[in-house]
Order: sequence, then C-alpha cells, then structure tokens
Amino acid sequence: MIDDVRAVPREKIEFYRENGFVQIDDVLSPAELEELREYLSETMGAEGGRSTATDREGGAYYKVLNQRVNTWRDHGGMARFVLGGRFAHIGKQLTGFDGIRLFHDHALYKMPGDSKPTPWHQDWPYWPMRETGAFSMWLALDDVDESNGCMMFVPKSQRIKNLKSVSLVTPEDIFGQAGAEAADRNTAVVVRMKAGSCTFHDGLTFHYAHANTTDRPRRALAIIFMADGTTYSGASHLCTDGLGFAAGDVLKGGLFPKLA
Ligand SMILES: O=C(O)CCC(=O)C(=O)O
Repeated sequence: MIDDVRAVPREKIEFYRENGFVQIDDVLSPAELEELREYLSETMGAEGGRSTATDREGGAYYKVLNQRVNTWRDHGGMARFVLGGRFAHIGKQLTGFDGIRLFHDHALYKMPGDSKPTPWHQDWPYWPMRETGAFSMWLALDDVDESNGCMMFVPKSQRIKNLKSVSLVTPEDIFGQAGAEAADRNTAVVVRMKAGSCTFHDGLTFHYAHANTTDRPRRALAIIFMADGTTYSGASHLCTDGLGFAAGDVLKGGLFPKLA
C-alpha cells in the first residue's frame, strides 16, 4: 500500500482553506509513477469487471473525458494506490476533518483527436451528500499544461453554495447561475504540473480543464474523499444506487472505507 503519512506544510494547508485548492508536488516517486501508469493502462484496457466506463469511444462525454469509475474494484494494483492512506492523510491535514473516507476513484483520460475542454463546474452538486467538504485529489500521470488538459481553479469559489450541477457535454455557463456572481473567471489560476504531482480541490471549487490538443492521451487519476460521518442525501448516484442507503444514513461500509 502507498500508505505513509506525510506532513503537509502549514502554508499549503492555509492556502487550501483560503482558496479551495492546492498543488502538492511529487506525491509519487518516479518508480511509483511508473507502477501506477502500468496498472492504469491495464485497467483502462480491460473489459468487464466492477469499475464503470461512463462512455464509449465516439460518444460526446468521451470527447470530454474517457472516464472509468472505481478502478480500485478491478485491479489490486489500483487498490494499492487508492486505498493506501498517503493521499487520504494529506487530505485530512488540508481539511482538518477527524476522519476521511473514500467516496470513489476515477481514471480520467483526456483523449487526443476531437478533444473538448472539461467545462467550468463544481463537483459537489453531482454527489449524493448532505454535507459539503468532500474533495478530490487529482494526480497527473503525464506532465500537464494548457496544451493537453491541465486544470484551472477559481480561488475562493468554494464559498459559493447552492448552485445546480452543469452538464459537461452541453455546457451551461456556471458563472451565469444566480448565486455565482462572486466567482470571477478572470482570477482563475492555471495549474501546470509534472507527472507525479497532484492538486486537491474542494467539491465546491470552480474548476475547468483544457482540451487535449496533443497526439497522446492525458492521463490522470482522481480520488474523491469525504469526511467520516458524511450522510447520504437520497439523490441517485452511480456509486450509491442499489446499496440500500436511505436519506440521512451515514455513507460507510465496505465500498466507502475509512482511510485516514
Ligand atoms: O480531468 C479533467 O479534465 C477534469 C477533472 C475534474 O473535473 C475533477 O477531477 O473534478
């Protein structure tokens, strides 16, 4: 397991709490990065299994993201990285939560060819949670910049609540929603990173990813974590449907393990 506990510098914690995102460099060693690339490639190429590919080649969503949810349920090597506590412990320090549970992971490839940007959105409105605070770790498996799908974040936009989810395929302008007036896209921070580095962002932080204009996939792994004690809202979601949760139940159990 990738489960060592790393101390996060105070200024990184303060930056996350103030701005709703932070960049953490070199969370994987070169050897770990190579190992994860191999597992990810095996997972993305596999048929069947317990993970879910959200679209097929040629589909509108696929042009935004070639995505596979819950790779850890398919591949022991992916589980080594996703369930290992390294990322969860960084998230625990950033958020200050008493405990951190896994919500899900997803492999996020931005494919070459007819690539579309990931439009500006917040993540939390897609998640079936009553409490805010859940967050994502987004790990670059390739060097990323504006040419192949690096992310941008609007600082302090995590303070904006009660917006509606936007479609990633036929994008609606989130900045035009009532309640979003305080978010200014002109303040967005472009986050270029080396492979093996990552960002953490709050589920409410406005973010965007550029289209991939190169001739190779942009590979990323994102892991979504939530505070221990987060409760189910009752909304439908791929990761909770059919599991018997009632609105108000704590999200826990074997598919949502406590990792930190
Ligand atoms: O990888 C991308 O293009 C977007 C990722 C994203 O929106 C997220 O991880 O929340």
